[in-house]
Parts: sequence; C-alpha cells; structure tokens
Amino acid sequence: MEDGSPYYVPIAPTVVSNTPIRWDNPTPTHHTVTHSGCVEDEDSCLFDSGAVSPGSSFSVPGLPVGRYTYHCRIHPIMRGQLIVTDSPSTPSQL
Ligand SMILES: [Cu+2]
Repeated sequence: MEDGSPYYVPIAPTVVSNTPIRWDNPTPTHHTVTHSGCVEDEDSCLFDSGAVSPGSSFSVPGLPVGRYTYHCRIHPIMRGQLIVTDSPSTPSQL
C-alpha cells in the first residue's frame, strides 16, 4: 500500500494459487483490503481485511486461480487487482 496512486503496489501482481499473500501498510493511515465481491454480493466475498492499522499487515492463506479486484473501504479511490495462476511462468488467460 502507498499514500499516492496507484496505492496498491504493484497494481496487479501475479501470484501462484494457494500461496499465502500479504499486504503491508507502511502508510500513516488505516486502509482495508476488500475483495469487490464483499460489496457486490456477500456470497462471493473472499477476503476483507477490516481496518489495517499503520505499520501492520493483512494476509490471506491462499486463493484459487482467478482474477480478483479489490479496494479500500476507507478510500474508495484505492483500487487494486490480484491475478492468481497455477504457475508463475504461464499466466492463464482469464
Ligand atoms: Cu485506504
């Protein structure tokens, strides 16, 4: 996370499925990491950090293959994307 655009750095990282993912918050303000599904449809909510305080971090144990958009509940302008693939060398076309 960063104070300025694009806020979530890198903006669209690619990670391997079922590998733990961590977001660090080095900024002086609280942020959240909220999967878009948590706002659009409760049933498709895969991760929602709640407020992550300055200097702390948020982790998920791993996600299935897919493309996940997420945002900060506190700052709606903060948006990011996460791409989860089977293999880091062969990104799947989604
Ligand atoms: Cu924020």
